[in-house]
Amino acid sequence: STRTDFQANDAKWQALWQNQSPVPSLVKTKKYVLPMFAYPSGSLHMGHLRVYTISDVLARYHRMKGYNVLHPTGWDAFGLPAENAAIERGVDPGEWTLTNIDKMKGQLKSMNTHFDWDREISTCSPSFYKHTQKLFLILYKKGLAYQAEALVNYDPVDKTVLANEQVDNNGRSWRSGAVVEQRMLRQWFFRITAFQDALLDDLDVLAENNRWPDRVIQQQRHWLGRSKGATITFEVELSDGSKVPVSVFTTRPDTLFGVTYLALSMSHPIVSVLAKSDTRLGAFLAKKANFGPDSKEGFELSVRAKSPLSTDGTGSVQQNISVFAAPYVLENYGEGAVMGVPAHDTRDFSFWKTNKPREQIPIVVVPHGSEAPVTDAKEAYTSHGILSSLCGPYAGMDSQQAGTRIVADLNKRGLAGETQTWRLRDWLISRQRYWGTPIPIIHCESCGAVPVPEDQLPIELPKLGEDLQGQKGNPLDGIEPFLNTDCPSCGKPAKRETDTMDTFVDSSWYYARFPDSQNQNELFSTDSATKMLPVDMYVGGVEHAILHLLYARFIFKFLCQEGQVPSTEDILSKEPFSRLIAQGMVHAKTFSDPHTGRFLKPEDLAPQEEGKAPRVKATGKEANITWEKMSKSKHNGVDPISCFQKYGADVTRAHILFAAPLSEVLQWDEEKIIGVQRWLYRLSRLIDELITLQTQPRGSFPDDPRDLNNLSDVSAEVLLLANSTLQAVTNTIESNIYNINTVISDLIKLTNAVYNAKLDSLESGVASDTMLALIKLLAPIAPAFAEQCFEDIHQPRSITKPTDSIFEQSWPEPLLTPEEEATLKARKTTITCAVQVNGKLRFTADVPAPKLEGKKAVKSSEHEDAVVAAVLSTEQGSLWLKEKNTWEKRKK
Ligand code: ANZ
Ligand code: ZN
Repeated sequence: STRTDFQANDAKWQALWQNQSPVPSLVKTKKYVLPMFAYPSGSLHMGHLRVYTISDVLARYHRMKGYNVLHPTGWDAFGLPAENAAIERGVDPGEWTLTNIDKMKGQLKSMNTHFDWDREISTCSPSFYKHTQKLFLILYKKGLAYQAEALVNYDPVDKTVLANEQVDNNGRSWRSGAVVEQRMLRQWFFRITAFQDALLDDLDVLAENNRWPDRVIQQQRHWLGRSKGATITFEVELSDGSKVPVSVFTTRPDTLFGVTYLALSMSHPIVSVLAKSDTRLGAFLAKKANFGPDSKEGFELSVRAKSPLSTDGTGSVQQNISVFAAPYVLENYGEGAVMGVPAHDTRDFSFWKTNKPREQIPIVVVPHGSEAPVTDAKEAYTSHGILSSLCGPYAGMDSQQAGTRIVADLNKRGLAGETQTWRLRDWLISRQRYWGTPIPIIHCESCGAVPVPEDQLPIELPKLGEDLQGQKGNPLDGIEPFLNTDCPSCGKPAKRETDTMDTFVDSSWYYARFPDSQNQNELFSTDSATKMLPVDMYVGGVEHAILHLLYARFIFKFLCQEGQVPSTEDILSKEPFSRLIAQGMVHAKTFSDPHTGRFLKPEDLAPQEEGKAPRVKATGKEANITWEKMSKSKHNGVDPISCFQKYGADVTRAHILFAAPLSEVLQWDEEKIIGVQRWLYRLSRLIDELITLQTQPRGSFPDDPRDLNNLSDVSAEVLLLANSTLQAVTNTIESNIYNINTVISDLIKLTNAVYNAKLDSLESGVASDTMLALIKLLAPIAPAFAEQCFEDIHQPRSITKPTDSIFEQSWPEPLLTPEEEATLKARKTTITCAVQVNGKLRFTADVPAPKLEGKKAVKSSEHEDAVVAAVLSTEQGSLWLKEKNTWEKRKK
């Protein structure tokens, strides 16, 4: 048998699965299990391995449960690395990508996964991006794709525009790490803001029953960033005496009495006007790129502002308000202007301290624990409270009430209104790069932007005649045959759009394509969508998933609205991923020099002595060991393929699942793989024993494990454990997937219990039922190993055709009914007791089992008496302990 020659066994079954035609499902219920598709970088990494192992376990489990399982995958194949490879090494991006896909697909198969490869898609193939272009046109026709001049984030290294979400908190590009510049450019956008309410509200349903992890829900809420508040209008007097209104957005209208200054964004119209005649201001604005998002810098303008609060003498109203231009005020949030309340806002407080350190203007604390005004706060008081006596008609009201009243009163004079502000901006989807889906638009001098007629799709990427090596900017701009075309509307010469789409557009709809991946005419048929959407289980890492998930939710909702995806009242039918299973990262053991902190390469370490700490070769000092994200710079990468080669795919898979709860960081420790390997060896030995047992059935034992009355005690115990293990494993996969590591430990426990009980001391029915259940439970995790066990134990008895796959068998049903289980548990009334007489072991006797509390026996004098009585009643007992009365006497 190839069973424990894991690598050979993997290869055998991979070949057999290849030719296995899917079994028509008996249960009609569909189960769509999807791992986030990979970027074809060239090789699978450990993170991929974790995702694909989990999704494969789920797919195989549900297949055995009789569901109609869809388990496809594909390639997120557009994007910069391919283009950069082209620029750096002169290779064709398409060829580079296809070679990588080929290699990674082989690696995926080598990890014993079972995918619906006939549905494979690659976003860079014209048969796929034809439909991405179609999606663009549907959005365009609905007014949801538009072009606009916008101040955009420009990455000077990758030479392309980035979405806001692709710029980190330090103003750097998520990809290249370059400091992003602001440039005014004409760009394409998708109007995701039209769906912001649904995108936010429907999160509530995803949050129920842990359908989506909390963390992801919160991050989505944050991206959407709805805040409810008010717009309040101040009056600014310019130097020529003219008065202009300036509106601010605030979430705290109750703090209006505390306004100490106004701050305007660097591109606020008033700032722009003033800069024309103020060179110092102009110089300040020119430094804009140097200011980070937390900058406290400010430039006090030559104008003053007036509060909209009436000045009828009630309350203390600041009327000569300083106005600043300040980089901390976002240009495209709210009104691009802030009412500064140092007393109640931490940022305003430190801004004021930085810019007016000597100013004597008291900080007026408005809402506070009491009505008494506080005028010398040491820090901002950010909670709500009671408005102080300085607040005129609002004194004594609580924040909530006062805010509502202030806005209502100002509203009567047209100076305030309740508003909502969102952090979410429309999605900037155009990229000035070659390797992406071309935007299907033609620019005509007389007609403007004209959509490419559907029958001309796909607009294919032209082959790059000259190689890209060393090229800067968008190569499409220089390819004349691509660029020049005729206007579909008036027929005159026109130019093609050369921007391509953000790769997040590809992944915003790819999951909907799999159920109908060969469809040439539409993105997918509504029929396929009705049958297979939404995705039931979406498996992937959350690190990069926030944007992808938001965009996918948006596009799915749009497709629902268009009727392309039939949906019902049920919110879940309007969400693309009913469940999101988010796995943690894989970290690797990392060595560093204790003195320099430098990360060490494997060859920088001295050869490690058995059981000793690793040492730095050069100094002989013990190396520091930490667990870090795998990366080239830390020299800690582990190649999954080398693990398959060393241990086989099944062992590696089981190890991955066992090593950590699913959502937690997995510390990849190769030494621990051995334990898993040893477990499968032991299991294999049990299979050998089972086969022997089956060929020489032991007549004295009943074959039927359900003949419970004639079952030996060991058999009863094994059967009980097998039954409870089966239930625990099923329950974990069904409703506690994040603890899938416990499935492995449960299976190890059962294996050890059978091993310790000795298989040939069990009734053969119990032995075979237990072992069969065990390998079926193992099948989704270690598929090739389980297949081989299954084949081997069935040959001698030929219960089924030996070639039958274990995955065509159904998931094991409980081995015992609840009544049978109760009977067996109750039957365990005796235990074996070793009896010593005068310090020597003389004999053993069956005695009543003690009552159990958990796993502990409960001590009681009744039980003690019963044990003594049972011992004395045996033949040996009466022989050794004749003077039974002595015992009773001594007790009294
Ligand atoms: C006065 C105030 C007093 C504020 C107070 C807060 C606390 P969220 O909740 O994130 O929406 N703000 C308004 N527009 C801004 C812009 N363009 N750039 C930077 N900050 C801006 O934040 C809303 C608050 O952020 C607003 O409420 C405003 O400061 C500030 F005790 O107004 B608040
Ligand atoms: Zn035209």
